[in-house]
Amino acid sequence: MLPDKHNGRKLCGGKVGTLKSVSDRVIEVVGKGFERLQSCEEYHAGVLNGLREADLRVYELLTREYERLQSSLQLIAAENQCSRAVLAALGSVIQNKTTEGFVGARYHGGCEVVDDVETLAVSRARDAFGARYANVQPHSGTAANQIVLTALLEPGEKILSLGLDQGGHLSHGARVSFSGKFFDVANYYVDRETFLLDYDAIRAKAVQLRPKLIICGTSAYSRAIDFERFREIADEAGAYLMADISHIAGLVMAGAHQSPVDYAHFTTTSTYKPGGPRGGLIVMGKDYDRKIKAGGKTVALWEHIEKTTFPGVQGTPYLNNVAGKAVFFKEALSDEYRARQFKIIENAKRLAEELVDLGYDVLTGGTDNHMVLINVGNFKEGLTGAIAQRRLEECGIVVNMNRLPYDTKSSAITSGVRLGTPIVTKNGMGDKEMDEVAVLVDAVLKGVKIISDGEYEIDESLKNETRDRVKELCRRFPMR
Ligand code: DSN
Repeated sequence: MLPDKHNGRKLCGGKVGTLKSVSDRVIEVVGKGFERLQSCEEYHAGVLNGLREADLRVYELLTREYERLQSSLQLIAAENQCSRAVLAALGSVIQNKTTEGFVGARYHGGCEVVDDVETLAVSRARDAFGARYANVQPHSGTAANQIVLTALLEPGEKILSLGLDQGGHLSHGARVSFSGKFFDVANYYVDRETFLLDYDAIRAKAVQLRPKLIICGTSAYSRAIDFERFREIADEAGAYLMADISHIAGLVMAGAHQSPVDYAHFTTTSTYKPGGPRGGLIVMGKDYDRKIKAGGKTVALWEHIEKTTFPGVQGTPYLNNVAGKAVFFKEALSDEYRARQFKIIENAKRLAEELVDLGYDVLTGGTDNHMVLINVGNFKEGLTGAIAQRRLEECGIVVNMNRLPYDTKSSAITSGVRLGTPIVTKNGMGDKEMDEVAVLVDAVLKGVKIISDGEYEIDESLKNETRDRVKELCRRFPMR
């Protein structure tokens, strides 16, 4: 059943939706008004044909992207592949609806359907994360972070976070981002020898600096994060805790990684990284109705987050993405999705092991999540992340260069490469294929002739041979 409250707010006007009433309405449409449903299906079925007729250039680009995805190995750790059901929701007429505010407090008419859509998305997000509150309106993970930061901090107040160059994220206080521009940011670091988070050092810094907000969560860290320990540190320092779990949100939903939801005051994520539509999410656990003083009033944290979402940071929500999120969170509650998250980790571990066996310097010696970080500079004299990325891409293997902690190379060159297993796992690859991927990566990187930090020579026959092998692998595991 859908709740009679949308998060904390009671739905107004007696518009209390239940899951039964939503499906009843669908049955009603199928039963009594089949033509209406049929025409809705037909309307959307023609979407791609309509694009071809209206704009052949964009249609061709879309086709090229589809072919690129089908013929190359997608190993970018931040990427995933949403279902066709999610794509359908994204490309639906719901995209046309404009509103502002939240369910029960809208500023436009005609919201009866999108209110049900948003309520469903919220309800499923709460179930998927075991959360007390969910906000499905953030346009992205960065927007979710911006909302939390804007809600909690006055300009110039202090944040303590992991630096971008250590595996953090731009929106956690990087100087080039709004988060570093408007707030006073101090960083904690990973250990110089082990590359692991050093909780004692983080605690010491937090207690000394007493930031208003501690941010945990990473974009390039392959080991488990102890969110419980982070909360202890935040409590001792008198700080709020925000966990940005964008990279591991799928693992968290599946129980394959400790959940921060009841430890952090705010948990944020992008929704495409765990395999949903583009967009962001804020969930809250036991602290969701803790009180905060804002604008001269005492309000619950969740209410303050909503006021900061709209009108504070965003305008109208992308309701087609909200519909896509509803579809995705249903998928995330399935046994198939949960099992896949464990397989993603198993595949990443296997890939890391193979690469170690082939002589690569895998950071921390392996992985606990979906990600493998390698120091390519330590594999071959002169090899950089930039060269590795470009060389691999020419051979059909798509990865991204990544600065490593204490990297001596710039972010445009880097010593590291980051690999991820969500997409190859979704398409059905397993142990055997991870071994094959490691061998392919190795052949390419061994074969590259370095000229400078950004230049190299290509061996055409190796390139063509690898591309053929990659295509054959992709042919056996097409996009699902
Ligand atoms: N956060 C960036 C990354 O991890 O690559 C983009 O998603």
